[in-house]
Amino acid sequence: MKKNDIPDLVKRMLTGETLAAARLISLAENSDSNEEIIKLITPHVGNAYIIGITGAPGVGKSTLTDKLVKYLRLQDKKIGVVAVDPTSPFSGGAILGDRIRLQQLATDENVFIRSMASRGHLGGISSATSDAIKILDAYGCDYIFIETVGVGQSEIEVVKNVDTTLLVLIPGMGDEIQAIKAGVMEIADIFVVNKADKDGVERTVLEIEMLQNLGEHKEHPAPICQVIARDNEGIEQLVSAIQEHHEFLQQKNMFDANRKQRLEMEMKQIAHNKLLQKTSEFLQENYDLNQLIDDVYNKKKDVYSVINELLEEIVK
Ligand SMILES: Nc1nc2c(ncn2[C@@H]2O[C@H](COP(=O)(O)OP(=O)(O)OP(=O)(O)O)[C@@H](O)[C@H]2O)c(=O)[nH]1
Ligand SMILES: [Mg+2]
Repeated sequence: MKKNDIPDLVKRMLTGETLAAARLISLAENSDSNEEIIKLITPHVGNAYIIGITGAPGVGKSTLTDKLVKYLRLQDKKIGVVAVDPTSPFSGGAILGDRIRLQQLATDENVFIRSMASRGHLGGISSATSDAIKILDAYGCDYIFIETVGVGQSEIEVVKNVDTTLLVLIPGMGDEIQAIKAGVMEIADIFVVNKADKDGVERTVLEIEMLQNLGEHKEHPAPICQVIARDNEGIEQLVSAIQEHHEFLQQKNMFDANRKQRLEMEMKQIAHNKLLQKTSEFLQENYDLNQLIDDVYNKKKDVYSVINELLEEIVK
């Protein structure tokens, strides 16, 4: 048997073989075999509930994930965790940190943990995460957690792949709350104020409430959960808040609608990437790019005419 025989790996993964799932995620991440993988697993996806955990560096996202996973394991759920690491694949520092913190879970065969570098993906980290989510879903995970540091746009893109987004904050973040409010506050389905053992919790909660009052009034304002992840406090309430959000989405017929909306974005993104690739290939094969540039530079043609002609050729 070939090592990278994808249909065989998919079969083995569907029977619950962890190594096959791991191999498939690596293949999807590092080669264009993701298309074949996704094709084969698509009939088996759609059962996992996907939770995004985002927030500034060090607010306790991994500690929180660890506690949430342990709580759900008591209910015998199968869990996948994807930690998207913003550091360069060469430093590896934070990846190692996450591995150590989540080490205890690593011996549990019903918990699958994976770190993924946020750089170096052809189609972007968002599509790489999306593929990993699908694989873990087909693998049979009931819950999939995506941990991402909420700093850059691409990390925010990642949480667009999820059903419920937790935005983790900590006491004493006043200025930071102000700074992140643009663009980031809206993505929160649940605010988690972690490190509630520290001073200033009430103030942080108040600041979040104030921002919620400033923004557009949502029918279902995101609840604010106070937790001490380190000490396993407030985890049960947080799980309840996640379940309530799930129920709310279903009641409002938003659960499927949101997933379809994400699918639309994903399809557009893939089409965009493929068109871009096809266009540059076409250009390489059929045109003398330097000649085209010279033509425009020497004012024989204008840029729009050149590109429109090119596009007409491609459409043919
Ligand atoms: N005081 C206190 N410390 C906590 C709590 N939860 C986590 N920590 C500590 O905060 C530090 C950072 O925790 P992590 O879970 O690694 O935070 P993170 O957000 O995953 O960090 P990055 O992945 O590096 O962005 C660790 O030293 C934790 O022990 C808490 O509830 N209270
Ligand atoms: Mg972490």
